[in-house]
Amino acid sequence: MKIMLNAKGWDHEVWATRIGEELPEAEIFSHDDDIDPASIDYAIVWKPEHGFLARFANLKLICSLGAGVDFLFEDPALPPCPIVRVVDPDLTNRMSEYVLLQCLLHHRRTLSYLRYQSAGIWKAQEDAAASEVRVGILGLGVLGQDAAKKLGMMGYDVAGWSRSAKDLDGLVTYHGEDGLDAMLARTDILVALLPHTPQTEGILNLSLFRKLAQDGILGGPVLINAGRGKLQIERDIMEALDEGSLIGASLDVFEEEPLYDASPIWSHPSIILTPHNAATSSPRATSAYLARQIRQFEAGKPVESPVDRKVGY
Ligand code: NDP
Ligand code: OXD
Repeated sequence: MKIMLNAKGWDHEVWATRIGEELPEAEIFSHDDDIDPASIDYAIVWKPEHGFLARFANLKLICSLGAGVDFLFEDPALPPCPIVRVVDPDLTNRMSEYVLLQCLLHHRRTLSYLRYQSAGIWKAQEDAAASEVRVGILGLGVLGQDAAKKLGMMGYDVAGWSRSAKDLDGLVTYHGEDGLDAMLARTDILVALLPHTPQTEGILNLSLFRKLAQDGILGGPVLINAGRGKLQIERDIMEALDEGSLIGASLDVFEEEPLYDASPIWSHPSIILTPHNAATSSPRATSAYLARQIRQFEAGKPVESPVDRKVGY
């Protein structure tokens, strides 16, 4: 079995070693190896250049090294073979840690307390109970559902929105275009865990922010985006913060990554910025997961997390 591993910007040796440990029968190549492209069976990739995958005429399966696959659909020459993405407890737990952390930071006004601390001010503000804070999650897939469950365990009043209708224990759910405004109207902290598709591009815009609950216990709504940068219009986030239709934001993903030097996001006092690391793919867990998918595929069994080309995620 021949595998092409292309995760530029990541440590090839680390990943090749881990995948090799999981699939000792495999030969693993890198994008600059001199190899007959027709001999490659599997591609394990993260953001390869457009046209790269089309070189491998006999590709059986494309494995994304992350949960998102938008980078694949942006390639006009994407081969027609099946695609599998990462759905693994290690990655899911990391994302829920990020979501919980950011909700708590805003709910408990941590940015204010850090400012007080640096000014030597001893001042307590009135804190809301978690049950008084309404969290709305855009995207109730693997990550959205886990975050919803854990936020619920912390006592938050959680609702979620998805494309198709869902009936989930203990969770208020909304779906489709009609359901979105209803959820926004009861949301103090909006968490975006959507994939980037033509339908979700730019969804986090000024008109949406103005539909969030403006009378909530936090004094205004907060945005947390760990889905994709292309979901958000950054100049609208700045305008919403200026006019008060948002009072804070946590952004892990950006329209352009890395975020450009001159972006006002870097220094905004109400934004918590992280460098697209809300949930990183661990070499150990991800290699084990993808090796299992390849084994199942080789055995003619279905993979655990196939990507639906029709919907693009
Ligand atoms: P899933 O495919 O499991 O879930 C996606 C969810 O989004 C589903 O509930 C889906 O609805 C919903 N959705 C998609 N399109 C629409 C739409 N047009 N309207 C309403 N709802 C929609 O994905 P995951 O939960 O595994 O991951 C979500 C995203 O998180 C990834 O695509 C990736 O972009 C991002 N991510 C970011 C990371 C980071 O470090 N920042 C790390 C990992 C992932 P339905 O259930 O009806 O299909
Ligand atoms: C992912 C990511 O999609 O890390 O897994 O962004």
